[in-house]
Order: sequence, then structure tokens, then C-alpha cells
Amino acid sequence: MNMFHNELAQAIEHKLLSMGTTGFWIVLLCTFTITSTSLGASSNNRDISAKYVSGDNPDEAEGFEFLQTYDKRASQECYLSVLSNWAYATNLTEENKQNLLERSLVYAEFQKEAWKNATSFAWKQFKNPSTRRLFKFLSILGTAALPTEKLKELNEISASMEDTYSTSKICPYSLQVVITDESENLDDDKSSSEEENCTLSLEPDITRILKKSQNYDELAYVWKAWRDSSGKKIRKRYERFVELSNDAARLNGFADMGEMWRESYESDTFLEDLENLWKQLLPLYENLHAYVRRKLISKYGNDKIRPDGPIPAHLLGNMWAQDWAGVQEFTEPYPGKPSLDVTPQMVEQNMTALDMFNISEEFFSSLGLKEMPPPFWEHSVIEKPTDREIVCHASAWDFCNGKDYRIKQCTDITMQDLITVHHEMGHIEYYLQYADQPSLFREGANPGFHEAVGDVLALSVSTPKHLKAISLLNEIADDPEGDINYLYSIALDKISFLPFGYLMDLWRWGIFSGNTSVEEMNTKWWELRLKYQGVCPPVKRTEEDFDPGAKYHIPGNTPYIRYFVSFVIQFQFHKALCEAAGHEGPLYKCDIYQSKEAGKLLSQVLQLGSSKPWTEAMKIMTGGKTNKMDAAPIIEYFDPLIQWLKEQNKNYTLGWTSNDPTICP
Ligand code: BJ2
Ligand code: ZN
Repeated sequence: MNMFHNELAQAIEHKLLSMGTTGFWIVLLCTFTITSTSLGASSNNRDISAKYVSGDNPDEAEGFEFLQTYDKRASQECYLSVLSNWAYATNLTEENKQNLLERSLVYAEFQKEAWKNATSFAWKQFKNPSTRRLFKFLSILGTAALPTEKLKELNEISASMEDTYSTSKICPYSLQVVITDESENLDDDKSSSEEENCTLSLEPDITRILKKSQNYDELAYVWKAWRDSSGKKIRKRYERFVELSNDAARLNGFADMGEMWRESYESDTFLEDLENLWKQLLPLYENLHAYVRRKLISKYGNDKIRPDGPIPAHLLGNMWAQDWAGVQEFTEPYPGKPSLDVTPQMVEQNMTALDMFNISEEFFSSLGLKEMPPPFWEHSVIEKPTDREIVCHASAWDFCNGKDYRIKQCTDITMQDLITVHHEMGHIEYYLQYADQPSLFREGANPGFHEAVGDVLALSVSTPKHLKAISLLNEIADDPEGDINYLYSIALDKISFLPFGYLMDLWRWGIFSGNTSVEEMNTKWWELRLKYQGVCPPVKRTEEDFDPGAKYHIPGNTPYIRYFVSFVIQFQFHKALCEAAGHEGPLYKCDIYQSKEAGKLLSQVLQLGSSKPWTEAMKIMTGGKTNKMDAAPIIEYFDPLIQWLKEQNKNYTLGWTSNDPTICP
């Protein structure tokens, strides 16, 4: 990941990234400044707070030349800048942080210079649509629009929030029990021994506990401890971060940073479209929710969960209740069939992280897509280092030089992480496919497209037939009950995620716009968690807490609506690729493995990068059927399961009520 996290930052900053102050490019920029001035451009008087700024130099040929030279330099400088980000993220030292911060400022200076020159052109009148689009991307300056002191502060806060989140540790539950029991005798020796033992990190320790433990109190303890040691500590910094981000957005002509983020979807109806998708998907979610709630009541008791209430957020097998794969084992529709979680087989086979990456790469190459280049294997960090602190949250990196691509992942030997490997490799495949585009177009058609690539492949990889073919399943239950079990296991990943994927940015947009005040940040979070996910906190939440900050993308400042978009459109892509592969039968049975036709269609879309509005990419992908996000394919995919769940739920309440979103009723 690069240092600039917002969506437009992806269109602009990622590309402009750290063009630096070194000779050649600056000389070129100066030349342009002089030329434009002599042509009468009033670059100094242009209003920086207007959106998509342009000037009055009408010379399209000169504009084109400017872009070409810019592009070369941008790629080189981007490389250096990503390198400083990588150095920090893979070794969280003070020195690496300082290097990164210095680099960011140098880069911002350059961006301002580039922006000044780019916006001296009357590019809106240029004939060539691609040239116009490149200038459009270039004409938004991003956070570099801030005065240096503010930019410095913003970058420092970003780096320090990421640091706090990534190095957070908690004490084990067993220790907590001992401390509470003997709290009266707690002396200095004990607290130091307490500290020595407080070494549980999110990846892998806490994640494993959340997934495996079925002890209500232990889960509640870990759930709270994580929030105390991560989000809560970030709250003050985040408040300032929002102010500074909004300052930047306004200098770019946007009402607030939320509006600026949404711009990368290039749509006037984006918010309505999202709400409509969610309305269509709500019945799926409600049915899954009601079924799982009933199973959880059987397990934990009706004193803990009301039959018409929300689900306690710590019981779903995941720290944020964003996927529920952890409850599969004891909630499965037809127990006793071969388990679809192949983690035990992976462990039994002594699978390594490298094996998992090889499996993933092999799927991409079976479609005729590109393999990971040698520097990928040389430089990626695919296991958690033991000698230093790193940002463990998995990510994919494009070093902008057409050679260097990397993944950073503290890979655990689990099926879930095997899917995450595919997810991250999907990003790398996209980078490789659009590598020949100008740097400003080396982006997803929209951010949701980028998120969908690896997931689409993983939909095939997860099918029982495929898992058997790659020796991760010994036997498969090829009957209607087995099919329901399978669809259920996928629903625990995909349907459970939808409301979380939606509400993260509903929350953030509210914060950025000021519709949610800083005094009610955490309450609003729990209102949304209740409304959309139907979950509640096991421990009372107050405005002392900052629970959104306990999820990576808040301190990491990565927009989140992209994942909601991805979870919808990946089923559109899956359907289209399955058709290309000549698949017949239900969508959920399709495995596009080895289909060169599917690979060809996918690569056609990926190669476009962001050179065209995403609606055109969608049209190509769907063979002209639609240029919109469409919930029909995800509904079609899960249809047999939905019918089954409706039947199961017919005598029970769907939905939930609660008088207080800040504590489980
Ligand atoms: C595990 C995954 C992100 C991702 C990382 C961190 C933030 C951005 C990148 C970008 C890629 C790019 C993640 C997976 C599904 C739900 C979500 C979650 N990590 N990022 N540089 N996921 O998207 O891969 O790698 O080019 O934009 O956060 O909540 O776990
Ligand atoms: Zn991703």
C-alpha cells in the first residue's frame, strides 16, 4: 500500500507519488511554467479550491508532450516513494517513519509544482478523450494542497495511527482471570510479570481465539481488550485527522473528504445505487442472521441472546463480525458431512505460506494470466517476522516501475488465509495487466473492481470439486444437502460481510461531512452496527471508546465502500467468466480453472486500468448486458440456500430490535 490512502489519492497521488525534486522533471516543469506564462497562462491566480482546475493554454500537442514526460518521471519517483512506505510498513522503526515523513513532504512539493503546470492547460477543450481524462486526474491535487505544516501533521498522524494499531498487544484471558481473582494482592512484581505476558497480537493470536474459542466470557474479554489497546488510543488523533483531511478536500473543491472519496466512482447516483443494492440484499442477510442467531441461542443460551434481538458481536468468529466463517462448524445445515473448511488438511500436509502462494499463482496461470515476476518472490514478506514489528494486515504493493510487485502478509496456515492470498494476488495481477497504461491509468476501473479480481478466482477455488482436485478435500458430498452446506459456508463469508462493507463508510462519510459530531462518533458507530448488521456489543460502549478505530482501515485510512461494491460485482464477474468458460448448471458449481476464454475476458477488462469509466469496463465484462452494478447474480448464486433458509425461518422472527445500541439487551 502506498502512503496516500484515499480514493482520489489512488487516482492521483499514487501516480504522482513522490516525483521528488530531482533535476530533470523539475527542469521540465519550470520550462512549462515559463512557457505557459509567456503564453499568458495565469497559473498564480487560479483558484485552488475549485474542482478540476484548468488554465488557458490551448496547445494540446504541448499538453500531450507534458504528460509523456511527466509519466516517465512519475513512475521513477513513485518507485522511490513506495519503497519508503514499504520500508516502514515492514519494519516499524522511528527511523523508517522519519524517512517516510520526509519523503512525503518532498513529494508534496513536487505534486504542487506538477499540478500548477498541468492546470495551466485548457485541457477541458482538448480533442483527445484520453488526454482529457489524464488531465482530469492530474487536476486534483489531493492532500498536497494543504499548507506544509498541516500536511506534515496529517502525515505524522497517519503514520502514528498505523503504528499504534499494528503494534497493539493484549494480555491473555488466563492472566486476566488470575489478576481479577488476586487483585487485592496485586503488587509491582505482578504487574511487571503481567506486562511480560501481554504479548498477544491481532495476527495470529487474537484472530485465532476469536475464531476458535466458544467461551462467552473469554470472547468478551478479548473483544474488549483489543478495542482498549487499539481504537481507544487512536480517538484523539483521529478527530484531528478528520479536520485536516477535510481541509485538504475543501482545498480541492470538495465539500468534505467523503465526497472526495466517492468521486472515484464517477457517478451521480452512487449513493442511491448503493442503498438500492442493500435493499435488494437485505432479505438474504436477514435470513442468514435469523438462522445463525437461533444456532447461537442453542449454544450460548437465551439469557445471552434474545430470539428477536441483535447478535452479540463477539460470538461470530471474527473481531468485527465481518465474516462468520468461525461459526460454520457448529451451525452447519447438515452436520456430519465432510467439512468444507480445509484448514486441517492444510496443516496435516505441512503446507507452508509459500505453498499457498504457489497454489494461488497456479490458478492465475491456468487461466492464461500472468505469473508473479521474480522480484515478487524475492521481496514479498509472506510470513510474520519474529525480529521486528510490522504492519501485519495483508496488502498488495505496486512499485510503479513495471518490475517490482510485492505482497506483505503474516500468512497463517488456514483456508481463510489461502483465500486472502488469492485476494492479494488479484491486486498484483491487476497491476501486471495494466502495466502498459500511462501511470495515471494504472488503477482499477473503480476501486471495487480492484477488490473483486482475486475474490472471483477464489469463488472457483472454494468449490468442493476444485478443492478435491488440488488434494485439499478427500471426499465431497455431491448431493443437495452437501450443496446447501457449501452455499452456507460461502454465505458466511460473503452475505455476512455485506452490511459491514456498507456501514464502514456510511459511518466515515457522516464523520467527514459533520452530520455525525465528534461527541457521538462511537454511539453513531453502534447505531449503524445495530441497524445494518444486527449486532450489539457485549460490553457497554461509551464515547470514551473508539470502536471504528479497532478496524484496520480506519487508522490505515483506506476507503471501505470498495469492498461492498466488490462483493456485489464479483458475482457479476463470476457469472460472466463462467459463461465465457462454457459452464452449464448452477452458478455456485462453476469452477473457471484452466479456462483460457475466461482468462482472456478478464484480462481484457483488467488491461484497461482506469483509462475508461468503469461502466465501459462493466459492459465489456458482461458482454454488453449491463454497465451497472447489479445484485441479480449474487442473488442467483445463493438462491437454493435462500429458499432453504426461508423454509427454516418460517416460524421465527426475522430482523431485530433493541432500545440501546451501545450494549447487548
Ligand atoms: C486483507 C485486505 C487490503 C486489501 C489492503 C489493506 C488496505 C488496502 C491493499 C491495497 C490494494 C490496492 C482487506 C480483504 C476483504 C475485506 C478487507 C478486510 N487488505 N490494501 N494496496 N480486506 O484490499 O487487499 O493491499 O491496490 O488497492 O483489508 O476488511 O479485511
Ligand atoms: Zn484488496
